[in-house]
Amino acid sequence: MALWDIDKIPFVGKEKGLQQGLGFHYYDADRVVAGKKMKDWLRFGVAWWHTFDQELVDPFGVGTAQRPWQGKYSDPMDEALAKVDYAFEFFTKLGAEYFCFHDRDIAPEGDTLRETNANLDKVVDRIEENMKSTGVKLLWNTSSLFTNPRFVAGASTSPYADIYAYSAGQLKHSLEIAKRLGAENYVFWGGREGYENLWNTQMKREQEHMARFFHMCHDYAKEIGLDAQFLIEPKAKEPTTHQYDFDAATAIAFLRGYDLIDIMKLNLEGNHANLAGHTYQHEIRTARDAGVLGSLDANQGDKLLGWDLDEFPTDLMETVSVMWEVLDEGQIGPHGGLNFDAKPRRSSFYAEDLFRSHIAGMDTYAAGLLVAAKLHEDKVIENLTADRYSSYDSGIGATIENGTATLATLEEYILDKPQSELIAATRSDHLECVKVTLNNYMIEALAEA
Ligand code: XLS
Ligand code: NI
Ligand code: NI
Repeated sequence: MALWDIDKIPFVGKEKGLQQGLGFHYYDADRVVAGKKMKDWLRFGVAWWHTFDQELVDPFGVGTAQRPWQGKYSDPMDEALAKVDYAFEFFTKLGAEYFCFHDRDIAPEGDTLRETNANLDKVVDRIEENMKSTGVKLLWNTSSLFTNPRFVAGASTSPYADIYAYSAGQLKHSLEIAKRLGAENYVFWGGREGYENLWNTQMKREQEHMARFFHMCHDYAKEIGLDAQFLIEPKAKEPTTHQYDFDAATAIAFLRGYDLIDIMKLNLEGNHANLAGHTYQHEIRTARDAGVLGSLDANQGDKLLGWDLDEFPTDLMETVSVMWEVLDEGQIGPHGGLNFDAKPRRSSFYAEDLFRSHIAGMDTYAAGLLVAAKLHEDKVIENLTADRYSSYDSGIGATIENGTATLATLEEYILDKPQSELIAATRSDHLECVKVTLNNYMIEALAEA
């Protein structure tokens, strides 16, 4: 018997008009775009915490979410186990091939870590069975080292050694689960790894503890033969005032500084990019340039509200920019995917809205892929930037790039050039035309799709 009162989501293309509903207009899983199937470019994942745990609360109101399992189970373990079946039917009906979870999303805590692990293992058994029968895979799992009050002052950066030890024990079991379920990646989001106030914080000491923690995790992964790619997920603030993994550049500096750059890559999130004062594209480019693009948390923020709202991605320009970077890279990351770290708005409270919101996000990314592929095919951005930097391809520019130039050779070259020649060496970017070209490609690529 079906658990969700909904049919498998079909691809309807344009047959049913343009009104978005319970069908895909652009996401056609097996359609080949730029040499790969759409589903292989996008590798969509569903986030357990938002989709199956989130009750759509906000600071002023209780949850509005209506979910099919509500009120059916008095024992939280029974509910946790039942939710596994709901989850896998959801993935299958939606056509998402991956999922992601925190340890604490899937099972209730006991009093000791041992009891908590026992609860967890029972639910993991059920997940394992469902993975086998459906073929749905684990994009990544992670550990919630931020929800329980024990983590009030952080986990691996907690000033309290017992909490550090607890975090290590918790992580150990989480890595064992990753191994068991064949996780492609393992994510570390430093939920409370940062500070609320610098006056009571030994920042360097905390960061050394955090680095030590990552090394211990890596050592243990090696010991148990876990080959999931380790990923750090940067976020500027929230819940702490300052998070140590502020943005991609800060995380990269940390990884380099503590000899972690060869063992960890980045999981980047759209809304987190905005919290750091960046675009999503900026964060992705920064990671690409450093060779550490790992995976993506697909969501978006709101220009008018400055917090981590985790909206489903519906901004086409943004998904075009993300997919352009991905096409240029050739993949999201060695094992990366697009995990919907997103929740429907509090006013989208029906169970069905979980499907609708994922479909919206998947279609916006599929459309973004189509537009980016057309931009790539016509080499729009490649030609524009090749031309802009062409003065480095030969002459004085080439001597700068090949390392033969010195301050003296450059001085000699430039010393007597008049201002008029210097101004003539620069060109207008006519950026307005560039932006409208992107608009035109969106309109055209989607008209043809
Ligand atoms: C919170 C983070 C979190 C991570 C996983 O802002 O995005 O959901 O993705 O811990
Ligand atoms: Ni995230
Ligand atoms: Ni987030």
